[in-house]
Amino acid sequence: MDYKKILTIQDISCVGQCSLTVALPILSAAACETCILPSAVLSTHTAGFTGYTFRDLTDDIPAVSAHWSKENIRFDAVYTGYLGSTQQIDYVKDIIDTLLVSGGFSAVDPAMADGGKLYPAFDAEYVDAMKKLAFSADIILPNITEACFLTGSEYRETYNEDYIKMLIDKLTAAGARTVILTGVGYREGKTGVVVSESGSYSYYEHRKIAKGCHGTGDVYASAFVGAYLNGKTSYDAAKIAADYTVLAIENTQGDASHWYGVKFETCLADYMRMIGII
Ligand code: PXL
Repeated sequence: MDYKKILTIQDISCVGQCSLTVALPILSAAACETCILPSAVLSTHTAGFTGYTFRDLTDDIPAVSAHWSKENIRFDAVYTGYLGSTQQIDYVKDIIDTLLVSGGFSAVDPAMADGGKLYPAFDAEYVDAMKKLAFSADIILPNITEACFLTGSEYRETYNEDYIKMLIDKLTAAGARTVILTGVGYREGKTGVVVSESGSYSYYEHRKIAKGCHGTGDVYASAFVGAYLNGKTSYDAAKIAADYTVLAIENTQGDASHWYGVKFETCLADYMRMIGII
């Protein structure tokens, strides 16, 4: 089997089942050598917990990447998630430009917003910096809120296919290549994902589980990248990631004490089967 080396750059939320504590196990299950660059260390994630600690690691990044360059370390893919600061986005862009093998790909989850709002740590300056990173990436995985911030579009709770096509067109016009737009639902009880390559449009619809769960964006993006690295097409990787995320949400349903994340670990074997590892 082809053994790929991926670098994922996102924060360590020590507790909360998101970012690196999700990406590392999922990408390892996808049989990829998974290298990490923590953007920040937090005691918990920022969505629902209060009083969390936050150690920004921006200043460490240039020396880390210089060391990797000197050691001639290169990556088949770079996948970024929640980043710690605006300055860091520029460093990350530089890492993608210098440490990706030729023929490798970059995947950017512009993890900065949901439900029509930016996450607490972010502002308009961060959004502008994220636009540069997202529109230079091979693949972006925004939710609808993030697509609105990236394109300066009005966020809508209810919408139709024309609205979603408008978002895709604006993302493509701004430079996006492959867009995996998550959380797109047109009917009661359903949600889904739009896959667009250079403006094309295909849609995978699946069940929507009533309870909105935190961390599912990270589970989804990690599972997508792992499947894609295993040779799946964008559409198939998007479908597998959706089916796996639904399983993880189902695993968590009914456990009110587990409000902060999803139990993605107990269905990792299903994910491995979906991508053909086992
Ligand atoms: O799941 C995205 C995410 C990652 N990391 C941190 C977060 C969030 C979402 O709120 O707060 C620290």
